[in-house]
Amino acid sequence: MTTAARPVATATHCPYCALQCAMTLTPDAQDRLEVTGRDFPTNRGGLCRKGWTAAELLNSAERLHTPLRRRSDGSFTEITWDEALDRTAAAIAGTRRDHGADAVGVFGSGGLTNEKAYQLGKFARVGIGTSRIDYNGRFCMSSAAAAGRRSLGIDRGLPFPVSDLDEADTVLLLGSNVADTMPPFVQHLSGARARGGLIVVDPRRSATANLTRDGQGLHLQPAPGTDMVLLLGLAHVVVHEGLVDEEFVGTRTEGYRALVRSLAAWWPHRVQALTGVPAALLRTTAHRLAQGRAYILTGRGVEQHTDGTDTAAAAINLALLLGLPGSRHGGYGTLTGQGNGQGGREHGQKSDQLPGYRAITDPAARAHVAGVWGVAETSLPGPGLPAVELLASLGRPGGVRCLLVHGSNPAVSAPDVTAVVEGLRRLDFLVVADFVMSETAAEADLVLPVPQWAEEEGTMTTLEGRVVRRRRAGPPPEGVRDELWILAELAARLDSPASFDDDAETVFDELARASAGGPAEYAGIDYRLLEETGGVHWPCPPGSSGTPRLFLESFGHPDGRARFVPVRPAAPLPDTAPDADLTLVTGRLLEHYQSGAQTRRVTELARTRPESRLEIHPATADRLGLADGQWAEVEAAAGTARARVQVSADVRPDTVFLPFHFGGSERANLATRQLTDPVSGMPEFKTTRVRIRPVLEPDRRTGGGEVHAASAPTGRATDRHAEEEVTNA
Ligand SMILES: Nc1nc2c(c(=O)[nH]1)N[C@H]1C(S)=C(S)[C@@H](COP(=O)(O)OP(=O)(O)OC[C@H]3O[C@@H](n4cnc5c(=O)[nH]c(N)nc54)[C@H](O)[C@@H]3O)O[C@H]1N2
Ligand SMILES: Nc1nc2c(c(=O)[nH]1)N[C@H]1C(S)=C(S)[C@@H](COP(=O)(O)OP(=O)(O)OC[C@H]3O[C@@H](n4cnc5c(=O)[nH]c(N)nc54)[C@H](O)[C@@H]3O)O[C@H]1N2
Ligand code: SF4
Ligand SMILES: [Mo]
Repeated sequence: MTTAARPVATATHCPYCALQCAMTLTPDAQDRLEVTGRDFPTNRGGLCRKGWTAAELLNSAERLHTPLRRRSDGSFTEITWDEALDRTAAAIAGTRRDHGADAVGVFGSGGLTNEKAYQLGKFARVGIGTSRIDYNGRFCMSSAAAAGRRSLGIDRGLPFPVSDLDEADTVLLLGSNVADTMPPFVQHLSGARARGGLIVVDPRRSATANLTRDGQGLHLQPAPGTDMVLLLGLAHVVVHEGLVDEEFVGTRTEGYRALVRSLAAWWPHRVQALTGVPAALLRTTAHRLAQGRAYILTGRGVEQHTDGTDTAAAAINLALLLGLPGSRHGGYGTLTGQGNGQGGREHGQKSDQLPGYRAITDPAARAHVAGVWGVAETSLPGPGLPAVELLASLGRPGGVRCLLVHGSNPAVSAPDVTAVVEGLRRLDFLVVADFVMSETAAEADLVLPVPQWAEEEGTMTTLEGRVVRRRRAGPPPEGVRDELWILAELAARLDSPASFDDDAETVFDELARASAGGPAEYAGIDYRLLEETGGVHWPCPPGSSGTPRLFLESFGHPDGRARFVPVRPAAPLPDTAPDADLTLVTGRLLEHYQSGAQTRRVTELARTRPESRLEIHPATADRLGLADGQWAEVEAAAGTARARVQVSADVRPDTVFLPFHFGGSERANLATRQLTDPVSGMPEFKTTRVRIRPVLEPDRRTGGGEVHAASAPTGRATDRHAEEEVTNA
C-alpha cells in the first residue's frame, strides 16, 4: 500500500484524540501540508484547534532525524541505524541472558496504529519472550474497560455510533469535559440541549457544564470522588420511585435482587449530605433518565480513581435498571480518549491480553494466537504487570532492567513522576522511540526517530469501535524509520522464532487472523473494505459488514445476559500530607494534548497556553493570600508542582484544578501518588489532598513553563551508562 509519490490530497484522520475527526491533507506551494476538515460521522467536517494545527509538527525544527546515543558525559550523539539496532538488540539479549526475559520491559500506547500495537505485543511475547508489556491506556481506559467486561461481557467504548446521540432527549455525562477534550463532539449533544436534557456531573463548572446553562440542562457539582455515591442515589430513586424497566431487567439481566438490596441505604438526602448534590436534583435527574431516549456516558473524571471500576459499574447498573444498554431508545458508553485508545486495548499491548481482546490465561486463546504466530503455545509468557507496577519495578531486584518505550511520555504523564524518573534512571538501558525529544526520551540511552501520522499507513479504531484508515500523505524525513521496520529488524537480530513483517497492510491481515473468533474480531476487515466503506465497526467476522450497534440481541456473557454488579464505596483514601485541606483535581485544557510533548511544540497552542494554570476559587485564594496571575506551589505527600494562579468561581472552594500537560516543575504528576484501582490498575489521578502556598518566581532551572524544556540534557547519572556496559550487553 505504501507509495513514494505524494498524492494531491490525502484523506486521513487527526493524529490526536479518539474522535478521530476526518481531515484532508493537501500540500501547499512549499510542499507543506494544509489541514482541512472532512465530512465523517464523528466530526461532520469540524476540527478543534489541535487538529487544525497538527501539521506544523511535521516540519518542526524540534523533530528528531537521526538515532541518538547517550555518551558518558550525558549528552547525545548521532549514530547510524545499524548501530542503534545492534545496540538495542544487544541490550535486550544481554539482559535476557543475564536476568531472564522478564527483565526486559515494553511500554506501548493507545496512540499507536492497530498494526503497531499488535506488532509491539507480538514482539514482546515472541521477539523478546517477556511478559512485561503494558501501555499508557492503563492510565486512560482501564477502569471503564474492566467494568464493561464485567457487566456487559464486552468492552467497546461506545457500543453505538456517536450520531445516535443526536436523537437523545437526555444525556447524563459524568466526569467528561467534551467541550474541551473533543470539541466537534458537542454537536451530537445539541438535540439533548434543545430539549433541556444535557446533565453534566463535574465538580468544576467546566466548559461542558456551561453548555447546560439557559435551560439546556443541569449541572450537578458533587465533591470530587463521590460519583459512586451519587450513582447509587440515582439508582435508589429509580428503584424506589417505580422507574425500573422491568421487562428489560427480567429478560436481559442477572442479579437484580442483590442489586436492589445493595441500594437500600442510599436514599437521596443521605446522598446529598455526602456529595453536596441536592436531593431534588437527584430526583429530577432520575425521572428525566426514565423518559424518552436517554444515554449515560462516563469520562476520566469518574474513572481515574482507586474506585474507578466500581464507579463505572455503578453507572452501568443505573443504565441497566433503566433498560438503556443494547436498546433502541438509549444506551450506555464510555468516551475513549486516545486516538487509538480503543484499538490499543484490543491487540495485545495489555499485560494480560492477546490479540482480539483475548485473555492471555485462556488456553484456547493462547493456542489460536500461537498458531497464527507459528510458535508453540507453551512458549508464550503469562500475564505481566499493569503499568504502574511495571514502572515501579524499574531497576529494582526482580524488576525490569531494560525498557523500550513506544508512544508514551511517562516522565510527565504517569502518577508520581519523581519515582518514575528515578526508576528510568535506575535502568541498565532505556530505548525511546519518538519523533521529538520528550521528557522520557531525554532520559534514554538510545532514542529512535519515528514517522508521524501523516507519514504512515495504518488503521485506528475510533471511540465508537469503527476501524478507519490512516493514510500517508508523504514520506517521513530522511533518517526516520517506521516502527514496524524497527521491530522487524530487532526481531531478526534477536533470532525471533516468529517472522515480523514491516508492511502495514500485511500486518493488518495477520492481526485480523489473530483476532478471529475473539471478542474484538477484525477477521472480516481488510484495507479494501475500509477504502470502500470509510470505516467498519467491530466485531466483524468474515463475510460481515461490521456491527455499528452491539448488544441489541444479547450481551457479551455466554448466557447473553448483562450482570448487575453491586458496589459500595471503599473507605476514604489514606492521606499523609500535613495540613492538606484541598482536593487537587487534574485534567485537560483544550489547547494541549496529554503530556504536551506534541502540542507544546506547536506555536499557536504554546503561545495560547504557555504554562500551567491552577484554578482556585476566589474565597480559597483570599484565604491563602493568592492573587490571580501569581505563581503557587501545590504541595502533596508525593511532591510539589508549580503553576500560575487562575482565580475562578468555576471550581468548588474545597477543590483546585491543574492540567497535566506541562513539563519540569509544572508537572501535575509531581503531586499524584501511585495508588491504583484493585481491579483495573488505574491510578488515582483525580483526587489528591494538597495544600497551596504562594511562590515568588517559577523555578526555571528545571525548565518549568518553557516550551522547549524537553530538549535540554537532563544530567542523568552517566556512570551506569559507560560504554563497556552497552557493548558487553
Ligand atoms: N484537549 C485535549 N483533549 C483530549 C486530550 C487532551 O490531553 N487534551 N486527551 C484525550 C484523552 S487520552 C482522554 S482520556 C480524554 C479525556 O477526556 P475527559 O474525560 O473529558 O478529560 P479530563 O479533563 O481528564 O476530565 C474530565 C472532567 O472530569 C472532571 N472531574 C475530575 N474529578 C472528577 C470527579 O471526581 N467526578 C466527576 N464527576 N468529575 C470529575 C474534571 O473537572 C474534568 O472537567 O480526552 C481526549 N481529548
Ligand atoms: N495527572 C494526570 N495524569 C494523567 C491523566 C490525567 O487526567 N491526569 N490522564 C492520563 C491519560 S487518560 C493518558 S491517555 C495518559 C497519556 O499520557 P502519555 O502516554 O504520556 O501520552 P502522550 O503525551 O500522548 O505521549 C505520547 C508520546 O509518544 C509520541 N508519539 C506519538 N505518536 C507516536 C507513535 O506513533 N510512535 C511513537 N513511538 N511515538 C509516538 C509523542 O511525541 C509523545 O512524546 O496520561 C495520563 N496521565
Ligand atoms: S477533537 Fe480530537 S480528533 Fe478532532 S480535531 Fe480535535 S484532537 Fe483531533
Ligand atoms: Mo487518555
